Formats: sequence, structure tokens, C-alpha cells
Amino acid sequence: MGRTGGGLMTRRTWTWLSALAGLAAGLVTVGVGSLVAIVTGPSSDPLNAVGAAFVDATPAWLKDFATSTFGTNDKAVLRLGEVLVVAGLCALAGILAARRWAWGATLVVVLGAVAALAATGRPDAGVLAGAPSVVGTIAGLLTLRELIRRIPAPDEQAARAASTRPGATRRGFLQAGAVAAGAGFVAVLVGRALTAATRGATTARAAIRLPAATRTAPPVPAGVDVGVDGVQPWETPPPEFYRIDTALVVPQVDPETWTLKVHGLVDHPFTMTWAELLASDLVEAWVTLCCVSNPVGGDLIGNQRWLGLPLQQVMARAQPHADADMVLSTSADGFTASTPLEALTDGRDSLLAVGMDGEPLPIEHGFPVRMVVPGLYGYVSATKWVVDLEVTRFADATAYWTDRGWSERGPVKTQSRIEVPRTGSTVDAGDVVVAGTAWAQHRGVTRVQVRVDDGAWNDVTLAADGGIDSWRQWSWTWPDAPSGDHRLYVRAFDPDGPQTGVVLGEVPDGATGYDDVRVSVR
Ligand SMILES: Nc1nc2c(c(=O)[nH]1)N[C@H]1C(S)=C(S)[C@@H](COP(=O)(O)O)O[C@H]1N2
Ligand SMILES: [Mo]
Repeated sequence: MGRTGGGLMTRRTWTWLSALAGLAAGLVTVGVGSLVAIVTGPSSDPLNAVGAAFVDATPAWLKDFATSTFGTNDKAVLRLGEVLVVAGLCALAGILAARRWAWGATLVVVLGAVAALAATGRPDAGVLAGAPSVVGTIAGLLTLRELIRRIPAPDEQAARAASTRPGATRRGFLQAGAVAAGAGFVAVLVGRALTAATRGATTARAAIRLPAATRTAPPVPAGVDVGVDGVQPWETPPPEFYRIDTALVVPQVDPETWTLKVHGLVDHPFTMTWAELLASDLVEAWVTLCCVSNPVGGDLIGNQRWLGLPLQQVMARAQPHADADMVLSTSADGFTASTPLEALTDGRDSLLAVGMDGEPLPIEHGFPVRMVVPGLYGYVSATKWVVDLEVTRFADATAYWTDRGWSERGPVKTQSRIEVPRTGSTVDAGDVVVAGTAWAQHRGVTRVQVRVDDGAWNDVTLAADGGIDSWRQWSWTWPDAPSGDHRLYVRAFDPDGPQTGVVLGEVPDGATGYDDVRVSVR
């Protein structure tokens, strides 16, 4: 009799307990990894590294499905999925380890190696990027070993396989397991909080005073807002500005060490520092930024006042060769965008932006420096946390989303949406106010029309014009709306004519079709 209480255990309970041992050891692994990542940086944290590698490896169709189904919650869903998969594998490692230590240990080492490889493969990986995964895995293995030995085994054979301690009790195991799991959990929280606090983009941002623009944006005319409740403000408040990127962990870029390398097919390659950028002639411009993944009627779009150095000047200094036709921009975290060179040199307000709404860029919107190009979707132009501009040719290089099936060129399509009344709402018969927003960046909205059911198109009233690079609000009074169920449609015009009513999805270069709302009039 080498043990006590063993006779009370069924094999089934034993299996469950070994799965718990695996979960507790997994928490220790992740917790220790997070603590080491305080030193080596957030992208080296095992969970972050695996999540980021997963984002990059996700097939385009699944990503499109995720953004269209979960919108900006796509990251939370991905996180949850990742945690569930990892937890399942940890439980499996525990079950295997109880049966034969070598099997369980092998699975743990494989998981650790995958995390270490993912971390060293990040574009911003330091030399020690693999350290959190390696140290975490060692701690996890030791924990698993100890916990498995504390589980009373159901029979002699199992006890031998797991080298069960003499005197192991279920209660003793559960206590040890709870301590390990609790310690691991606290380590995750502490590690993540300290990593965020010590990676000081927030601190650096708070200390910045942006210089005044040498050319301010023209004053916004009164009446750019139509003044109808329920229509999104013409100027999007930065906290409400949509956010789309592939970054699970927001890159923390210190402006003091930030540089922009401008190179490729140019006569004068150069590197610019933050101090040089701030000392140059910064200009201000209102630009409506829009995501190619915005569905018809969607809200992945916002309008803001940006402050930055015209990219035209950056290009004038570099002197692109005559055969260059594209600029490949790269972010600190490895995202890339391919922008037609012409859009950076034809005189439009394409900016190397440092400010949004009179403040340094919010960290999640690209602090300290991003690109903003009027008239192009974000995926081909709006690189956040930008660190590199390579002048090249479309024939010679591709970018993040173009590698995943999206079009090489991404001019924004002329679009419009109805914001009031909301679809599915009920309104009183009589005069009904209909209002919304239209956009045709860098061409300008010239006219908007609304149609009721199969009726004729009606010209609406356009709100004041804040410039061709900004969206434009509109309103229309539907006279004597008759009771019953109706559908309202909207379409915008740019100087080339009306937007198309042909219904197309977002892939590969932006959705088309008329936005519509269903209303019940009573
Ligand atoms: N570094 C980086 N920049 C990026 C992206 C990204 O994934 N990573 N996404 C682009 C896309 S698809 C869009 S629509 C815009 C969104 O900018 P916002 O998040 O500031 O609204 O950023 C662009 N710049
Ligand atoms: Mo986008």
C-alpha cells in the first residue's frame, strides 16, 4: 500500500484531475511568460505572439468573415478562440502526462516552441523575443510534473506511470492546483499591466506639444452638420473614430527613437527623425478616412482634421526615379500598404500625419506618425506607426492586403447612407425628415437623391461643403408620407455622375449598391 485514498478514485475522476493539472500548469506558463515579457516587450508575450501569428496566417476569407460578422469586436473573438484552443491543448497535455509523462511533456514543449517561434517571427522581434515562451514553458513543465504526482491514482499501474507521491490525496492536489492556477493568473494580470505601463508610448505622447501648422485648414463653414438628430457628427470625435488594423497589441513606438527611412528608386535616400519632422512645415487638412471593408450603409468611416508634413515634400526631397510608380509604406509591426506614387505627388493633401484633432495621434490611430491620403481606402494608403517608405513599382512589390486578394488600387467609391430614420423604425404619417451622409473623397459630392419604393429620385438638400476630401451631410423632407411599409433608397453623385446601384460586396475593392432603410409609416 503505497498511497491512501487512491481506492476512492475512478479512472474518470483521475482523468478530469489530470486535465485540471494541465490547465493550472498552462496558466503558470502563460503567467511566467507575461512576467518575462515586461522586459522583452508585449509582442514577445506568448499569447500575443501566437495570436498575432494566427492573425497573419488566417486565410483572407475567414478574416473578411470575422470583420463583417464581429466588426471591431473581431479581436475579442479571436482572443477568446485562442484562449479556448490553448486551454484545450493544456488540458490534453495534463491527461497525457498522467498516463505517460513523456507524452504530456512533449506536447508542452511543442506548444512552447510554437509560441517561441511565433514571437521571434514578429517583425518587431528583439533578440530575446523567444525568452518569455522558453522560460514560461520550463516553469509550466515543473508545475505539471509536481501537480501530476499529487493526484492519487486509481490503480497501481496508473500510480506508477504518473510516479504518484506516497500519501497523495485529492484534497492535497486540489490545493496545490489552486495555488498554481491562482499564481499563474495573477502573474498574467501583473505582467500585462506592467508591460503596458512601462512601454511608454502613453507617457511619451503626454509630453508632446505639437507645433502650430504653417498652413491651417480653411475654416469649416457653418452648417456642415445638417442638424438632424441621429446623423453622425461631421467631425468624428477621436474616441469614436473607427479602428481597423491587424495589430493585436497596439505597437508602442517611442518618438525619440522613431525614424522614417525613405529609400528605393530615389536619387536621394534619407532618414528622418521625429525632431526633424516636427521642425518641418506642417499643414492641416480635413480628410475623411474610409475602410474598404465598410459595407454599404456601414460606419467604418470618419472625418478628422489631420496635421502633418505633405508627402509631396518628402518625395520632392527623395527625388523618385521616372520608372517608379508606387510607394510601399511599412509600419513598426510589419503591416505594409502600396500607394500610387501619383497620389503622393499630385498636390492633394497626402500627409505624413502627426496630429489628429489638434492632438498627437492617439496610439491606436498610429502614434507617433501615420499616413493619410485623401481619396484612397485605408488599406492602400493609411499606414499607422509608419517607419519606412520604399519608392518602388507595382510590378515589383505587393502589400499586406493585396497579398490577400484585395485590389492593387483602392480609390474610394462614391457612396451614401441614410442615418435617419433608422431601418426598422416606425414614423408618423405626414412630413418625414430623412437625412444622412455621402462621400466621394477627392472628387466631391455634387448631388444626393432619395427614392421612395419604386418612385422617382428626389433631389435632397446638401449641408454646407467642408471640402472635396470630406464627407457631406444631406437632408430631405418626405412630403406626406403615406401609411404602410416603405423602403427608402439613397444615391450620391460626384462630378462623373451617380454612384452605381449594382450590388457588390467589399472584396476586392469596396462595396457598391444603394443604401436603403425599411420604415413603417402609421
Ligand atoms: N500599421 C497598420 N496600419 C494600418 C492598418 C493596419 O492593419 N496596420 N490598417 C489600415 C486600414 S485597412 C485602415 S481602413 C486604416 C484605419 O485607420 P484607423 O484605425 O485610424 O481608422 O488604417 C490602415 N493602416
Ligand atoms: Mo481598411
